[in-house]
Amino acid sequence: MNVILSLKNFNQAEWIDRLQPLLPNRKVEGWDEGVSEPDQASFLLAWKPDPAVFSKLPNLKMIISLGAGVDHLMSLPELPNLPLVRIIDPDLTSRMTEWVVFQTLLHHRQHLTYATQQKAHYWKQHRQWAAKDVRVGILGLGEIGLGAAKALKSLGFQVAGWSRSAKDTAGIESFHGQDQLPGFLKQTDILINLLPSTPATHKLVNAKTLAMLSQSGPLGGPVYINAGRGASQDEAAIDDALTSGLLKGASIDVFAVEPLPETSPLWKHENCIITPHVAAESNPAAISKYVVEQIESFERGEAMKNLVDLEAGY
Ligand code: NDP
Ligand code: OXD
Repeated sequence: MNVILSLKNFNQAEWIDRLQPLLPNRKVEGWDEGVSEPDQASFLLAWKPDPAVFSKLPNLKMIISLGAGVDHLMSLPELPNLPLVRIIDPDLTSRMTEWVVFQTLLHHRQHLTYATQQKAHYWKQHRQWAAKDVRVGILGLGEIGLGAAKALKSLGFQVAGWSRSAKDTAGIESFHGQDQLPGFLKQTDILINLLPSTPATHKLVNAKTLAMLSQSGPLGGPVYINAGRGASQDEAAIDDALTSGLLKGASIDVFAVEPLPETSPLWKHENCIITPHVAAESNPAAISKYVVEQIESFERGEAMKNLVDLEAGY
């Protein structure tokens, strides 16, 4: 019945401090510090866990990904066939929405141009179009994609989304499946990638799909924004598209290899904003209660919420 954390690049001490008082009858322990009773470990809270954890904790009953994404687990051959749940939380969704809206507005309001002008002490006004004239297309209309879609819609942008299954959300045009991808891309001025990393999304944003984006929008060329996962983009194709002008600009938070290697050509593009996978953190103050509810609900034998579909990989 104990809870073990195996976390990389997380403030593990803060998670333990938050969780232990909420779970007074269990031990909440960090894997790296040593587990006192391996046979009693039922729940694993994981972010890029040590793969050895699975063979050393033989009685695990459930795994909770402390992020929305589960590719850090799905890629492990050692992953046991146990219920796997992930984070769906308004705090996480709203942090992601902030990043997506901020990046969209930076490109829409021509901020890179004005920042360059400021460095040169150069005063020049450029024509500004309205949000209603810009077509935003969101790859992945799940929890986070839908949150971002609604926020962008409320600012006046035309918003469409692409997902595996069809959606019916007022004011947001839905495209789904491979067959509808070209039609979706052709009517997109700002492409926002919020897809999970799965075999089916691998390098989905590539030279061919980028070439399908609309070249007739008010920004003077399409813009690419990604806070989903780096594995779903072909970074060489993005570099080429930024070099050739096929892409007007980009904002990217996630990369195939993180940290983004110093040798990546993406660093050099002045019209490509790079952030180091910070679009949204899983915040222990906001999310601990959710984790405790998941554990307690599992032990009451209730149907689990936010279970990962192990076959689809997200
Ligand atoms: P969801 O599972 O709720 O949504 C995923 C969406 O992608 C769904 O709409 C799904 O379609 C769609 N999708 C998946 N596979 C395909 C496919 N092959 N073709 C078309 N559509 C597909 O995930 P979340 O919205 O909660 O999170 C999305 C991702 O955001 C996470 O997986 C994670 O990688 C990333 N993330 C990044 C963070 C950061 O800091 N940069 C922080 C948090 C999350 P359908 O609806 O039909 O199932
Ligand atoms: C997540 C992330 O998946 O932070 O939650 O990337």
